[in-house]
Amino acid sequence: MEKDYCVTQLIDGRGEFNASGIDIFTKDVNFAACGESYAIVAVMGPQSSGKSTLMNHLFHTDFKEMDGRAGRNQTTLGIWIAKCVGIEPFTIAVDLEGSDGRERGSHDTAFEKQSALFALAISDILLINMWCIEIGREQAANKPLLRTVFQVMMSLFGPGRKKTLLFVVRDKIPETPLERLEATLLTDINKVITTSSTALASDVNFFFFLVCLYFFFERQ
Ligand SMILES: Nc1nc2c(ncn2[C@@H]2O[C@H](COP(=O)(O)OP(=O)(O)OP(=O)(O)O)[C@@H](O)[C@H]2O)c(=O)[nH]1
Ligand SMILES: [Mg+2]
Repeated sequence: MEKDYCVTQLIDGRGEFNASGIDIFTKDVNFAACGESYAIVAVMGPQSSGKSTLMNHLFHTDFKEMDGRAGRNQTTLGIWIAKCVGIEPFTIAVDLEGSDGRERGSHDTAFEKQSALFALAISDILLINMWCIEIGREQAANKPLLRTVFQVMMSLFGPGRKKTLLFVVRDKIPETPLERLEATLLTDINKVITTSSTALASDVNFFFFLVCLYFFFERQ
């Protein structure tokens, strides 16, 4: 497998846009040659929930992953992009800083809201990463963050073109059947979407394609 993923920090932890880095990225990947034929896939979710690992497995990118032997802490800072390897059409993977991290604390939530909104605005497919045990919880499973993001998205931009929200469930519990988990998850997400905006409530399926899948992680 070729390895020209060109991992680049797009926005740093203070929200500064890396203009020179993007210039180098677009030249290195010959972005101009794509015209309008490209896709963007982003991932969001809580800190240390395996987002970078997921992107690296799915898209053969090389985002930095946490080394669990050194403790559990923030690994991805800001927003990173990379070229997906071996995928057509040309696709850019976007790896977000995790939400709900102790490094920013409970009062500094602006970055996670802005970055989730940014990811939703620019991506064709937004992966929403979560642990299986969070399904059915009210405050977990990214629900408060998603509600805010949907509200702001509608007030700022409107829905835009139809997007895929792909919920990726990690560490599935063996005794609960997949279809039961999926039903609970999608019911909850539908509720979040429909209660965040009257326009979205009118027809969720017109704006979003909701999908749920399970990612089984095997340590190398
Ligand atoms: N149990 C389990 N561990 C996982 C899974 N995926 C990744 N991990 C481990 O979880 C830790 C965090 O992985 P990362 O991919 O760095 O997580 P992240 O969400 O990108 O972390 P931040 O960038 O800090 O938000 C690493 O030690 C991974 O090896 C999974 O599906 N199940
Ligand atoms: Mg990460």
